[in-house]
Amino acid sequence: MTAIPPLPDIPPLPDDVSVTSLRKLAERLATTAGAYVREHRPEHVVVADTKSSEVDPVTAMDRAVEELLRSMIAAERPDDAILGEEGDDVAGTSGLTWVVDPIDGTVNYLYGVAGFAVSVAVVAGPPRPGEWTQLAGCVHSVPDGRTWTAGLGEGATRDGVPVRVSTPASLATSLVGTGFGYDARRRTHQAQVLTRLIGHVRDIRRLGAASIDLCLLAEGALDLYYERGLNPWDVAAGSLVASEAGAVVTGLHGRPEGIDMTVVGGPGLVRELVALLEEAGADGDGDPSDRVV
Ligand code: LIP
Repeated sequence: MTAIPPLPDIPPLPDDVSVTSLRKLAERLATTAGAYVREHRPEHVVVADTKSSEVDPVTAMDRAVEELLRSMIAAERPDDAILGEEGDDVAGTSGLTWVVDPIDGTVNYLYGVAGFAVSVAVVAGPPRPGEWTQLAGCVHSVPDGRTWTAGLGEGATRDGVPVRVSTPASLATSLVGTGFGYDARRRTHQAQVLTRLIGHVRDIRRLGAASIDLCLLAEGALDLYYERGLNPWDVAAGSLVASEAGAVVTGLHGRPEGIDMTVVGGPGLVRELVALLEEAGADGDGDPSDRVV
């Protein structure tokens, strides 16, 4: 008989919400914002500004969509906090924080390449991976409308159909997703880490949006995923979809996932991938003093 997984520890919620109602709201927010992106894409998307480097763009659409999300959240959940990629943090009094990425995969959006999503999640506690309790989330793929949602203890779905992680026979037959940072030195080291890894796996996919990578892993379209440098808004919804689909989400050296490293996959193979990444110094940027051990 299949063992019944332990029920998740759901923290006390405000009286007017449940995981299910938060999940429905996250989906409505993400799909409404996604429709706005589709309907208002300019003929020529231009870079409005850059952030951490000259290749870390922000577009007018990033800003407009985050403003739309913030206004909808303020209307629906005025006492909740908001943490977004493009704007100032908004404090709250409810203990809940909405963690939003208006366009995850901004470079793909800028170039007109498929692979960008609106990511909306709501967490309890500190809005930081490894410290938060993710309650509900939605990743809405803008180009094709695929919509993944998850609620704590409720499982995960794509377009309403339950999804489950893959169970590959070995690391050598696993398809692994990853990504690279906006800093050239970090990217160079990430490429060096990749050369240490690629002979041990089936192949690599670099799709350009962590939230979609995580949802593809949740439905078995990727077997494993790792990336260094992800922000809370990149992973808040997608890592809940993945974990509710049976994935383990972790960091290296016994640490929880975080900006140093996020490793995700079925329970059987994550440990093997973690060991290879630790050996390759994947949670550093190539300078021995960077390594987190
Ligand atoms: C992106 C991440 C992706 C990473 C990109 C970029 P953004 O987020 O989702 O995994 O590889 O470099 O950071 O900047 O498009 O919101």
